[in-house]
Amino acid sequence: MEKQEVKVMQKILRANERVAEELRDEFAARGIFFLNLMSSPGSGKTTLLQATGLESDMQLAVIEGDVETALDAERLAEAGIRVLQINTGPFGGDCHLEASWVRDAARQLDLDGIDVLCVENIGNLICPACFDLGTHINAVMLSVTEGEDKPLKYPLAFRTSQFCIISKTDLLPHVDVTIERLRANVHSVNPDMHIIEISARTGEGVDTWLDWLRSQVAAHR
Ligand SMILES: Nc1nc2c(ncn2[C@@H]2O[C@H](COP(=O)(O)OP(=O)(O)O)[C@@H](O)[C@H]2O)c(=O)[nH]1
Ligand SMILES: [Mg+2]
Repeated sequence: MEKQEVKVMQKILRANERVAEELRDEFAARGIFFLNLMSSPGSGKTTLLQATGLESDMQLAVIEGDVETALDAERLAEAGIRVLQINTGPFGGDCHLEASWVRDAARQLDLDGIDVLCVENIGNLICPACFDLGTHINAVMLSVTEGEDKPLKYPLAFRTSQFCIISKTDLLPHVDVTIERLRANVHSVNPDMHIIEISARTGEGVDTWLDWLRSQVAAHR
């Protein structure tokens, strides 16, 4: 019984990997930078994407993953971002997105003139890290209110990402967290991680994020 379950999981993961590779090649050929943004719920993913839509000259499209509601998609659409919402609730409430769902969503989006296609993954640090979506870069966001230990407790999300955004730095005076310790914990599970710090509230660090995004757009054009 247990053996059979493992086989099914491997089959799902292998099928996912095939679609992921197709997507990675497709968006590379189209000159679109394809990004996967993962984090715990509430760390500030949608807020940063809203700011990106409002403050940058880059053309952004987002595939939005949530169990229920189109609340985030509505926020992003208001910021002028082309967005398609995936809800997993009607299909069992999965806590991650798979490459085939992302492919189907991308087919429904007008990607003409788009510089960045971003997946805002379903909020948690566990399941999304197990499914390659074919993105060129995985980014993980970690807000200072989550505590210093989360990279140690949920290492896979940090091991499978190349870019880490420490968010809500305006709240540092109110929590027992230091940026140095957070950075050290991220680097202890992934020594190569590129880390930036932002506060969407004060705007501090948002330029650094936009510069990084622009450099990725140029590299993938
Ligand atoms: N203080 C502070 N709050 C923030 C910041 N970024 C986002 N928030 C708030 O955090 C909450 C969750 O943000 P949201 O973008 O929905 O997180 P998501 O679930 O990761 O998409 C909202 O109430 C935001 O206003 C920030 O930089 N500083
Ligand atoms: Mg969100």
